Amino acid sequence: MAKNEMKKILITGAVGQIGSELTTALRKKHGNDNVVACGRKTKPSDKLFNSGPFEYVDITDKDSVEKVVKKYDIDTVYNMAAILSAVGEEKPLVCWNVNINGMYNILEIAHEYDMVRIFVPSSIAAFGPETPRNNTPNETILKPKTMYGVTKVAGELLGDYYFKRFGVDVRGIRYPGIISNETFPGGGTTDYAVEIFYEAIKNKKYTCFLKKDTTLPMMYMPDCIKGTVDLMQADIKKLKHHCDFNMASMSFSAGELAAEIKKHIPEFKVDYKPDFRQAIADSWPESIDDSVARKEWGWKPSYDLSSMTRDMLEVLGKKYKEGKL
Ligand code: AKB
Repeated sequence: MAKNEMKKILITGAVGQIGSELTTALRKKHGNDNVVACGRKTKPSDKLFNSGPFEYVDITDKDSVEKVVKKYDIDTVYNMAAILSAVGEEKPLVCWNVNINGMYNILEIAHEYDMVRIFVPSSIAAFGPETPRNNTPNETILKPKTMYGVTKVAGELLGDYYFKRFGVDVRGIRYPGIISNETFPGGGTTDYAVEIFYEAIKNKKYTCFLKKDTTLPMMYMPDCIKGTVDLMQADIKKLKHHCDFNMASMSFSAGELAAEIKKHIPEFKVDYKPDFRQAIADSWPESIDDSVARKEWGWKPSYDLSSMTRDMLEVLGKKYKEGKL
C-alpha cells in the first residue's frame, strides 16, 4: 500500500464536540473498523461506542497512545483532544500539558511509526489584539493573550517543524467557533452560539455571557467536517502551508444570531451578562480571510447564518419533540 493511503485512523478527543461527529463521518467513509475512537475519561455515547472500536487513551501519557497505535496498526491520527479557551484560562497548566505535551507525544509517535498523516487543529485563538481584526489574513501577527492561544501558536509551529525536519505530513486548520447539534461543546468562548439554540427551543430565553455586539467568526459543523476531511485528502504538492490554514464561513454578533433565531421563534428573549469570556472574545478577530485555504485545497463553505439557523432549529426541534434534549 502506498504511504499516501490512510487505512487505520485514530481519533483522539472522539467524545468531544468535533471529534464525535468526525468519527461518524470517517467511519462512513473508511469503514467502521478502520476508525478507532479514543476518549480520556468521558463515557462515549452508545452511537460512538457501538459503531466501531473505542479505547480510553490519555494523550499526555505516551505509552497509552502507543499501545493503541500498535494494537490497531494506526497510520493516521486526528488529534482532536484539547482544552479550550475558557477552561484554559482557569487551568493554564493543564491546557499546556494536554495541548502541547499531548500533541508532542502524537507527533513523536507519528515520526517513530512512520505514519501517513496527522491532523492537529488550531483556532482563531492563535490571533490576538494586535492582529488586524477584520478579514484577518493567513500571514499576520500571532500574539495571543490566552494560554489556549499560546498553545495553538506553538502547536502550529511544532506541526510545521515536524513536517520540515522529519517529513511527517502534519496538517491543521484554524477553526472558528463551531456550531453543532449532536455533542455539546465544552469550555470554549464561542460555546454561547450553541447554548443559545438549546435554550431557545427549551425555555424561549437565554442569558448570553458575551455582549450583544460581540462579533466572531463561526462555522456550522457539516462545513467543519467537510473542510477537515478535504484538507486531509488534499494533494501535498499543492500545499504551501501545513498547520495554519484560516478557514471561514460566517461571522455574526450575539445580537445578530438572536435576531435570526427570533425569525423562527418570535417570543425568544435574550439578555446579556458578559463574564470573563468577554475579554477572550475581544482579543479575537471578527472575520477572517480564508483565501489561502480556497487556493491551496479548494475550501468552500456551504452554510451561512440563515441556512445554519434554520437547520439547527429543525434538528434540535425534532429532538426536543422526541424527548431527546
Ligand atoms: C473556543 O471558543 O475556545 C473554541 C475556539 C474558537 O477555538 N471554540
